[in-house]
Amino acid sequence: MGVKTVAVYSTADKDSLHVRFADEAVCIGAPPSKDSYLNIPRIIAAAEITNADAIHPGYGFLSENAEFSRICEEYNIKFIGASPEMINQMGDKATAKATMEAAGVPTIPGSKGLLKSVEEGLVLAEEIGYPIILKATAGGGGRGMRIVKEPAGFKKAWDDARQESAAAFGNAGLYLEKFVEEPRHIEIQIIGDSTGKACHLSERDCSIQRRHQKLVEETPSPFITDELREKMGKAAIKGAEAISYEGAGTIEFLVDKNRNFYFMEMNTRIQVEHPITEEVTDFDLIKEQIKVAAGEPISGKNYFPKLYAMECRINAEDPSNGFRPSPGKIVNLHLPGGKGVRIDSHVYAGYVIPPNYDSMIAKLIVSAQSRQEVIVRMKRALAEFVIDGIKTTIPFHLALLDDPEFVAGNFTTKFLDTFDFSSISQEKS
Ligand code: MV4
Repeated sequence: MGVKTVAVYSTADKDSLHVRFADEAVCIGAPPSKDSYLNIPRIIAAAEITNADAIHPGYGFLSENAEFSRICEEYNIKFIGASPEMINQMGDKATAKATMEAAGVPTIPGSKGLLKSVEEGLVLAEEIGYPIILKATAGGGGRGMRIVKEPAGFKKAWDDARQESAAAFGNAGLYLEKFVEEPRHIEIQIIGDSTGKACHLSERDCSIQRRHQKLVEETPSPFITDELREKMGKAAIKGAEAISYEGAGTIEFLVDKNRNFYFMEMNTRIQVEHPITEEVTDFDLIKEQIKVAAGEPISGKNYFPKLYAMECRINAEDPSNGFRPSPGKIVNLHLPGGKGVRIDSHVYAGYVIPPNYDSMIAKLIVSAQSRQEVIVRMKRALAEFVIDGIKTTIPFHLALLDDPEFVAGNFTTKFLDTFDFSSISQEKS
């Protein structure tokens, strides 16, 4: 697009590639996030001294922070993300659910908004039928969530969930839902413009997660039929247009074994796994985010997968040791390449992975004409990927891609609960 860039960085990231490759770079502080990447005054100051027109917040840190979005507005810097009101509305999960339900998007049977008391919860759970799940309205990522299998366990689950959400989010509010057994996590990518029009870019299957951390994502989902894709896409657009959503966003759904789908949450940011959608639709999501932020309208059509794509998250973690972080120096690096192989990364040979932040060091994204070919190409790329000096999730991915059930597309969010991680070795064949 020819747009000049300014990178901000903490002292821990002074040797990161985004710093080298940006047109300008501004150090905003010390390694602890609160002193740098979460420090709003310092980021605004960096934008002001470099005369930046806009801030792209990426997918962590302040990307869904209503206060930051508001302050950008106040300082006349375009925040390439959601408005403060939208972040607040979708960030409160009970409000988000009520909003989507009112818009006609299917939701999981449960409480109308927050539960007022344990007694109200017990009566409702009896009506809906066990198992049920209690969820923190301020939650996400599984925190402040409790599954309740029978009335006897309700009171303790209620107390524990309230306690946990009060401590983690400063908000003890809970809502209740029927518990969906062995669901798939399917999300629909959407983008809306300033006229209130939205389009969808089909789904990503994110069911392969461990402790609410996604490890592999793919599109199209092996579980989703053309008919269901059409229906879920329409529902996602209905939800996005009901709130006049502007920018890129994701509507997360749970899909049960009978292929019923239910709204779960909305993410008001670009996500880690967005490249697989780019590879199968030929739609540059970041470019379109910037265009929408500049006031341009979207084309209005929807995008369906023309290829198959999968992303393996390469983390500096030891999969045979509980995915324990493995920071340190990358002493040797070889990146695979060739047709249908994309790597998004900030690392290079000699780079020292700091212990301060997320352990994801690369995304390996493979695309091909069929899911089978994606798997073969991904195994080849993983085998050629050399990262010496640290432990990585590469051996886990190789083991997963040899699992007959995964290869057959038979998996739910429970898949990794029973996966054997013990025999995974960093030594390759
Ligand atoms: C659920 C559920 C089953 N039934 N809600 C997990 C994180 C949060 N975003 C919502 N989550 C779930 N909500 C009902 N009514 C199961 C999960 C869940 C899950 C969802 C997606 C991906 C992985 C998961 C792992 C465990 C539980």
